[in-house]
Amino acid sequence: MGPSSFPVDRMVQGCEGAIAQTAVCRAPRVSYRLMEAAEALAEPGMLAVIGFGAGREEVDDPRWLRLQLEPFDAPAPLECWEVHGPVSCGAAGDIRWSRGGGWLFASIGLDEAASGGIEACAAQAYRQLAWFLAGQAESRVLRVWNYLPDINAGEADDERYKRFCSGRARGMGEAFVDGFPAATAIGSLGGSGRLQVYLLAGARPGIRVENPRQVSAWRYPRQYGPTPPSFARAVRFPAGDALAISGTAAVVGHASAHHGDLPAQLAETLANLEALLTAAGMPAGFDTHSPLKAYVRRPGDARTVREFFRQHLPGVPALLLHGEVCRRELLAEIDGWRYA
Ligand code: 3EB
Repeated sequence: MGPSSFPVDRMVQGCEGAIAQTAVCRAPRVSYRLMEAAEALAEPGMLAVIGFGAGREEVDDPRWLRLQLEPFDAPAPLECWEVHGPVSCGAAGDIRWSRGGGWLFASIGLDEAASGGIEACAAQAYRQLAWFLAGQAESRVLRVWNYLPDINAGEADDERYKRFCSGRARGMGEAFVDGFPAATAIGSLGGSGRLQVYLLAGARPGIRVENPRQVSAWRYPRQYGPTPPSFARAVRFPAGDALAISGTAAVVGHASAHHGDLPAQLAETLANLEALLTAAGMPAGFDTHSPLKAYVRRPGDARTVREFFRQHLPGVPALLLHGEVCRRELLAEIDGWRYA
């Protein structure tokens, strides 16, 4: 069943029916909440519910996504995306989707071996997503997350992250001509052999934000791989009410800073996050409504990362996950949301 099973004119719902095409929809509200998946999914306006780790329940709902990343907290919260208005959902090929409030959530999980390796798998995932989005009113991708096993395995240009970047760029095709979305690409542990990609799209493009402290990722020099990564550092939402922040690490210029020094990497990462807020024209600082995720390479570092949040980002909802950053020397990465 393809997206064509939905008549396009009926899908132009935007925020409030007929005004959809001109209205600017309020950004989904992302929060971390300690509850059961079924309970969260029963709440009105719930566009997506994301759970973390192998211990999380399995739920048969396209809005539910269980990520292959282990949380450092037990019990771990769910990530909830709430929108204004009714939510519908379905499946199309390998894609599971939901829509509401002018927004579209879509996820895909592909078995890498069946796809012929990580590069082909990434191309296939992005090709399917691009095909699906092309038939939707909400076809502008603002934010995308990618999780793949063994991200640092393989040497030089054969490193799996670099192969992933090549496949992703190939699969994106012309679907991202507006510019790249904000993104995260992180290595998952546990060896399930699956690539997981999910995204948030709307009817209008966001405003891309780059970090003046960093070379834009798509301009990285050749040493980082044959295909530079396809992402913007952040995307401001059309109504100006939210900033989606890409995976941010201790990269200055194009180089990794502070090899092997976690506290220095975290401080550099925070400087990058603050620079993004400034570049986006948003007030400085993160608050109790700015959910952030920290991906931590070595489990033994989780306490240090937690303490860093307590000291430098007090009150900020932080979800710590065991994940590998795409450059081996980087020990942690932070992504998340800042609401206006
Ligand atoms: C960096 O700054 C760190 O390939 O989608 C961060 C966010 C990183 C997204 C991606 C990679 C990606 O280059 C790595």
